[in-house]
Amino acid sequence: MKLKSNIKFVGTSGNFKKSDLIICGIPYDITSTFRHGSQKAPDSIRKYSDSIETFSPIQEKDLIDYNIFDSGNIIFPSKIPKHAMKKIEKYTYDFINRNKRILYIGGEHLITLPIVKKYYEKYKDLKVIYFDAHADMRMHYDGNKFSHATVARRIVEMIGAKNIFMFGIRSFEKEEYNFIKKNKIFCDYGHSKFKFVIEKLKDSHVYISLDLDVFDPSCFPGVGNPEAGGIFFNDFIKLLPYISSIKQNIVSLDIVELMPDYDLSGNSSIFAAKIIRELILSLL
Ligand SMILES: [Mn+2]
Repeated sequence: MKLKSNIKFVGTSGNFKKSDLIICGIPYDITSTFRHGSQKAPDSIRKYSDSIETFSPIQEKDLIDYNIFDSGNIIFPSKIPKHAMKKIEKYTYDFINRNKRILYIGGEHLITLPIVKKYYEKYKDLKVIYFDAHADMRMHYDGNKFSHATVARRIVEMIGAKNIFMFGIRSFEKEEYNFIKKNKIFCDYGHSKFKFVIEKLKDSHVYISLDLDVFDPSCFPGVGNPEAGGIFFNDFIKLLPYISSIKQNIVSLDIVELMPDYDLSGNSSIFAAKIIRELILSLL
């Protein structure tokens, strides 16, 4: 396993073997179209995580009371999507074999596809909770089958239309919109049906993918494709008890699409770090 990063997420320590949860950075951003920069996200989040406390007053838990291991970043000698996805699959497979739960930090949203592929090979009942501003349901994008804008479509082809649950989606191309309607894919404009969905997933293995552009650009401007009308930090925090209620079922999760350079104040990176702290603690 070759991973690399000189900075670690606040409150992480210990070693791989003893860890309750592992952080893995996936600094890959090639297929983004409008603008780039999410390859800088894992280390930016780590750096800015130093400004937050390890203790969560919301959950009354502290990161330092658990063994959380920050494994660094996957290195991509070849940026070609096909090669990069194989590499991500290899690491995911290894983590699964070692029985470890991972919080993957992207990178662009395409990284979710090889990860979900490996979990689906292991857990045939896998359900995916997908937070995003955009539907990501295009058949092709710019001639590419594999792109940040086609991820959800490829996931649906793999796990089936009834096994994905989308929240915060407020931007569609007409064909994506019709595809979602026609296939009766669960797609919530906000998050009002989150509790209802979680109750349905009590007996399944669940993977969570969080595209940070689900948040409103007024509180989270550091993304490639900002989309007005999103959720806020306090909205997301209210979902944590539900996530926690099925924590045994959650196989792993990812956080993608932060572009630190589009928010030079650092606020978006700090916001992402706080979301990560809360998500990790909700699973432990
Ligand atoms: Mn996305």
